[in-house]
Amino acid sequence: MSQDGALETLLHEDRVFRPLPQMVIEANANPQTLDNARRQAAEDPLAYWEEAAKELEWFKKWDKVLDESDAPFYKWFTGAKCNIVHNALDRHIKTGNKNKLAIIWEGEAGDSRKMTYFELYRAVNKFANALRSLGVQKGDRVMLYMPPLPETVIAMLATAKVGAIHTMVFAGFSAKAMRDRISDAQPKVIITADGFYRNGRAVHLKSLVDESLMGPDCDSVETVVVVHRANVQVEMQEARDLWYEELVRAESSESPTESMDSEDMLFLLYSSGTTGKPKGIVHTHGGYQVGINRTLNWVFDIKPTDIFWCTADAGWITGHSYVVYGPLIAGTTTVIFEGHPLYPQADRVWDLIAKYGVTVLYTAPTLVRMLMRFGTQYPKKHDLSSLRILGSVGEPINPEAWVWMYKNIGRSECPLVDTWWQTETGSIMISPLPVSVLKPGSCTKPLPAIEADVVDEKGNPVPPGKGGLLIIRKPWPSMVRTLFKDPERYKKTYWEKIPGVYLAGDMARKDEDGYIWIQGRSDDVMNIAGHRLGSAELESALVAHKAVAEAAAIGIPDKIKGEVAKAFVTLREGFDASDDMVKELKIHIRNELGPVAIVKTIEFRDKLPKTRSGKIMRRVLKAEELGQDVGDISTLED
Ligand code: 6R9
Repeated sequence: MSQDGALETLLHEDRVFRPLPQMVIEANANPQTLDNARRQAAEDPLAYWEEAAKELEWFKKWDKVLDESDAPFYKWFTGAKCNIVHNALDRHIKTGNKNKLAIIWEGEAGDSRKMTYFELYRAVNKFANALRSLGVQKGDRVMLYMPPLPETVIAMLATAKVGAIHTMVFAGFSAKAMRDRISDAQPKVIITADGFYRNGRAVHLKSLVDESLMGPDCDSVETVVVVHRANVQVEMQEARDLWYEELVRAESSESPTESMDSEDMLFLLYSSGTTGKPKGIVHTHGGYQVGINRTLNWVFDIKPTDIFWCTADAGWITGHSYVVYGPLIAGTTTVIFEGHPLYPQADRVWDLIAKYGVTVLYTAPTLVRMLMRFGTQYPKKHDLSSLRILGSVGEPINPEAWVWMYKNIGRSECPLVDTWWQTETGSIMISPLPVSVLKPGSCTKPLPAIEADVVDEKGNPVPPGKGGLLIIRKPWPSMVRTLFKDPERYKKTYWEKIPGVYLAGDMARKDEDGYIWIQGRSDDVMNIAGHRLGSAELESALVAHKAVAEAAAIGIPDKIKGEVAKAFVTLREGFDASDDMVKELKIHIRNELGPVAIVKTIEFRDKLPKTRSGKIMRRVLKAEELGQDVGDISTLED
């Protein structure tokens, strides 16, 4: 989205929405709790986090809450022993949650599976034993290339249970993207499915794993475990490939949970950065669980009777934190849907809410805008009265979409919490609680102990109303620990541009009330339908095509997806700029990066604007495209 454009629409937004009195009376954290927590955290943030950590079970208590001796490589709850799976699963078996539904899953065709905590516990134990039998040990990487299935949750938990590290690759990524991640993460095992259903079709997955394993640097992979789902033809390679169902059949349904150091790695999740190489974001067992537990209980006000539906795919951080670990730690029921939200028609989301009595719906602006197009005819056909809280994440939500959702889905009663956070932050950072005063389009204020601010390039706070860089001044437990195999890049990207503070990479402004309005990324990262895609990734995919000499990619505003990519391409000698070439390049991009990389237009140019040092000036292309002032072009080549 254009930052200026965003600023303009948002500046005119002055509507305010207040919670119903009943919400405030019953809330896990009411305005008083929040005020007290803010005050306490301002004086002693570590005491605040220590209290939050005490809501969970630890095998051994920490010696120290925060170890800053090697900053910015902060360590949390050092000396403690724990395992996130103990809190997400094991401990529920001894409580009233034992026979409660952990997962409600629905396939695209309408088939459904439900699992209690006890059933999930047993399934995880069986698979944990199977992983051990495959030689998976503490610290090994296990890659998941999985559609939304209960087995996806089982595989994540089983991996963590044995002390291994899961790294999930979104099923919409290409074989090539997976290969890059395999060569970086060096997993011992890959877990996948034969395929899954999306938009009425069976999508193949296993064949993409086969393709990616043909590349170099993939020797680490000893076993590929395949879950039956779509009955599509797969080739099983002997000695390497095993069916999940056969593998777990004879395993015992008890399995010990590995005792981990608080700072042991839990997962690795790749996210787009400003270079072509995705960043391997590292999260750990101890601090991560503290962040998601607190935010789920406060921001989504989880109650024993809730049915929680976060529409994200488990392959993204939102899925890790708020489809899998958060809801399970909270002991609530998490809803997982396999298919496309408009399949077979545009009321699928409303149908699911009504069918399962969903009480909390956490979704993305791009989906809201997509559903809005169909008006209110579909939601009106379904009983949505179970809903009590709505949430948004992934990109700025435009006030129109916010108000539409609030009125037509939330009956002007359900608070819509706009939650800002990132793969790097692990859990929600800036967000209202359901009891807060809401302004559509603003994620309101930082949660307690999160010292977020808007500053200029030197790190000085900017006055209200003025745009600047979003930073966080103090570390927090669920923060990224480092970038896998690249600690230097971690320091440089987040902690050195403005020394000593965490630089989020977003532009924002604060209003007179201290409310924060996110304007979009400040770097060359696009946000397409809530998914991050680096300009550099798209460009390197393009130049990998034989016809392309140079490429520049920018994000341009889109009514539904927030942003889509436009690519400017110069061709090599002997290739013609034609419609066929556009088609060919679009297919090429899809093969390289997968369907997440949505390139709307490809424009051919004789040359691209560059600085004298040879850097492509995407900013100039973007300004031209949007009919804006191109700004300072003194460094332009000619
Ligand atoms: C959780 C997640 C992070 C980037 C972030 C920002 C954008 C996320 C937002 C938001 C405005 C919100 N973003 N939530 N922008 N309002 N409520 O999305 O993680 O995939 O790492 O993306 O998404 O630009 O920097 P991730």
